Amino acid sequence: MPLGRRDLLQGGGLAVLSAALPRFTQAQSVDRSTPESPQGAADYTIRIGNGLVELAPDRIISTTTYNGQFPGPLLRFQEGRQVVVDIHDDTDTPEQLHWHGQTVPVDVDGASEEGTPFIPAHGMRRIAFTPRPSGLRFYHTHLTPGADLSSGQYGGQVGMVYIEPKNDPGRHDREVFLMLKEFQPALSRGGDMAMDFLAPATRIRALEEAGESAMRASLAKGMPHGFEVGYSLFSINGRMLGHGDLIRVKPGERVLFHIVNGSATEIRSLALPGHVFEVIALDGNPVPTPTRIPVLWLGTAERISAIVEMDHPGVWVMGDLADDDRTRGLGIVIEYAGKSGKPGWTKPAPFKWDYTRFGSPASNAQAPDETIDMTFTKNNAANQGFNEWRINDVAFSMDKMEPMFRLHQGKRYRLRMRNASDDIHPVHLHRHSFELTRLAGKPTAGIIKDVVMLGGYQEAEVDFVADNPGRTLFHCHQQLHMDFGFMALFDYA
Ligand SMILES: [Cu+2]
Repeated sequence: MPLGRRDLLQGGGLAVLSAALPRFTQAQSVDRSTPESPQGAADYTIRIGNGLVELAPDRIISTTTYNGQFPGPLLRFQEGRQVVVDIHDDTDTPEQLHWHGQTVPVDVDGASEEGTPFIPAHGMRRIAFTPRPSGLRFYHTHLTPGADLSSGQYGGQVGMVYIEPKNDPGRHDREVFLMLKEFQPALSRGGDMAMDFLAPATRIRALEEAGESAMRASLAKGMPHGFEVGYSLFSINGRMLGHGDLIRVKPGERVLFHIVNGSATEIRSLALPGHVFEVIALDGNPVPTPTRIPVLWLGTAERISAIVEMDHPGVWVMGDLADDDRTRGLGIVIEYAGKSGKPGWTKPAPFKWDYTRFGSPASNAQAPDETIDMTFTKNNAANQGFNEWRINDVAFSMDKMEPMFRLHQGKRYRLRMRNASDDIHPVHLHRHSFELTRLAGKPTAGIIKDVVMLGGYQEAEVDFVADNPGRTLFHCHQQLHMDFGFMALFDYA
């Protein structure tokens, strides 16, 4: 809920202040399940607690944050150098902090489904791990908010991680980190998200028929469309367009943008009028074929690292293509030295997002040892008005967390994913990275990611090597999908 300054002074201000006071004497709740926990001071301390996010002077949100700020602090790690992190939970709710995109053990990963211990309410956990792989990662809460839109990743628990590579080619003049995030969520019936931006657009007839007939049957029974989530406030780096710091640039400068989609549910686009993005990494991993393109698209939890050569002097809005979202905050102003005035925006020409343009020839792809088939289905409005999601006809249940798939260490697996719904699913695998090998019928190789958008009624294939033993969570990163069934566990035999 947004608070004006007035409300803040009169109302919740005191409560917020006291929640922000440091807490001591938590020794009784320190987690001691990690026997190798080093002694002494931690390298990093993260406190989960109440905080205020000033999106704009008259738009102040009270929500759960990391260290009282949004986004959480940018954590810069060195690839391969162990870090000790103390995570304090100053809230009344046990928490999970997930190290998204890192190859860490179950004990550290931050997913209770895998068995990571909770950070106790008003307690703390000390974890130690070796950051890897290098590149742009992030951290976020991994609770299951379900219908409670004040909880989990709908709030402010998102921060960036940058793992410095051992060798950095450094072809840029400077780095700018951008966190894309919405606030003030509300339930709606039916969404308005862009669905037609993925290429190739090839759909599988059988999936479409199955999905459409299930939907027709549900509506014929008088069911409404399942709930979706919409937002009224949008931000980059916690500020609405026009209220954040300007990005001041000089002609000829090469700026490396590290962009994270920190949304709980939304797919985002980004353009900078008159400029192109040279995409050099996806989900933090260098791509085989860096490519210059005019528009970026990011599913929930996806990251893009792209260099922009500043060669079009002026004052510009870098923002989302959706007018509603951009005008309600999803943008940031780029100002060239010596230029001033109202920032300009021009909608770019239609542009399709095709992962394979960043890949290498598909002939480079390695054959898998085994293929795992997965079909994703939607059961319209079946769970208290929410769509229920199933993987191979099973909706994940927190009560019965049985692994669905067994892995053998060292083997290479191919996930052949089939989407029998019209929604786009940004699917994510924990504690492993995967290689894209086929998207909507188009083969590719060499693109390493941990989230990939699977289009409506499309197929995709990704390969991964089982090289990090322990329970491993696979799920759609769209919070509503994940919370209402779209998860499965792998375990090592
Ligand atoms: Cu999904």
